[in-house]
Amino acid sequence: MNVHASALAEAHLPDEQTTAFARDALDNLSRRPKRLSPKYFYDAAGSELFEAITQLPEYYPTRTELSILRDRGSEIATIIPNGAALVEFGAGATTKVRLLLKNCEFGAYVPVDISGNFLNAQAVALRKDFPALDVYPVTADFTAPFVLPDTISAMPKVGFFPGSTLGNFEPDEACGFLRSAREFLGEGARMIIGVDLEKDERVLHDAYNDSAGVTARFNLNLLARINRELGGNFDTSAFRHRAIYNSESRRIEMHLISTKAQKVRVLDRSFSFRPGESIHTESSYKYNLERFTALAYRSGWTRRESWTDAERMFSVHALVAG
Ligand code: AVI
Repeated sequence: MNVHASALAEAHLPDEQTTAFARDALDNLSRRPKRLSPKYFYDAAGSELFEAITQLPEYYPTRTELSILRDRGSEIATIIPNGAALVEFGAGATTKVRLLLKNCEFGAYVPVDISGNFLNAQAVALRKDFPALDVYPVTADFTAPFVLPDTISAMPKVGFFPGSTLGNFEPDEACGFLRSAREFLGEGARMIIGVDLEKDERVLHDAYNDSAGVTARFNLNLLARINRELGGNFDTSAFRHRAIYNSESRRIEMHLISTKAQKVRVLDRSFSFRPGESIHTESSYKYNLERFTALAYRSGWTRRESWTDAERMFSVHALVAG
């Protein structure tokens, strides 16, 4: 056992997911500028904080996307082939998918998420409310290759990727994800995808700097998670949340800023921070219709239909393969 492996064993979680987290965290904290991947925000504490974010008055995306799915449900249903299998990438709370299930005749629902326990609990509740629907949860990281259940192999496939999670990918990663989803879902596939839109910078700023400080706690939980799972010793009170809109890149950037010169240990490695030094934890890209259409096209999809709310805050699109 090398030093790294023994430190990980001491942290009590030497499973596959923790090993990947350890590898990514050590690698990303060694970069200049330092960074951490937003996919690690979502442990149990982080998922709870994210749920709280979605209820904040300043955080418009969730309620706006829900209103579009609710108001346009019957139009969305017209582009869904009857008996299709709905594959949700990164399934969280079921509120959004329920709106699709209510309006469309799906043959099966396949939620895919890394958090198996949560996924299975949600599947039980859905089976109760939609007894005719076959639900096949798949525990997997949807950004890596995974296998769909054999039982849905003959059904047409519809991908569902709500919440503007696409915005958390760098543009080339977004293109890579859409392209592999297109290949994975096969000929004749459809995709229903939620995408956040460019807008007044003040509105964007407030959505990621809420007055109750929930987004700050969500961001700082990443350091607390490293302490819990990787035996880190971050002093979370010595970092502060910073979210800014980068208008050139058209993205919100979240950072954790070191408030002083300090050294932090993670597993067997030590990292030095200068006062004011940042860890870039998340980018949240905002699109307009033209740039999203071009991205979809480059990735093998044609935009069939788009829906927005009256203030054009958020968009939902129906894509067709090819
Ligand atoms: C999940 N994702 C689309 C959220 C976003 O808006 O980029 C994550 C988030 N970060 C801070 N607040 C919400």
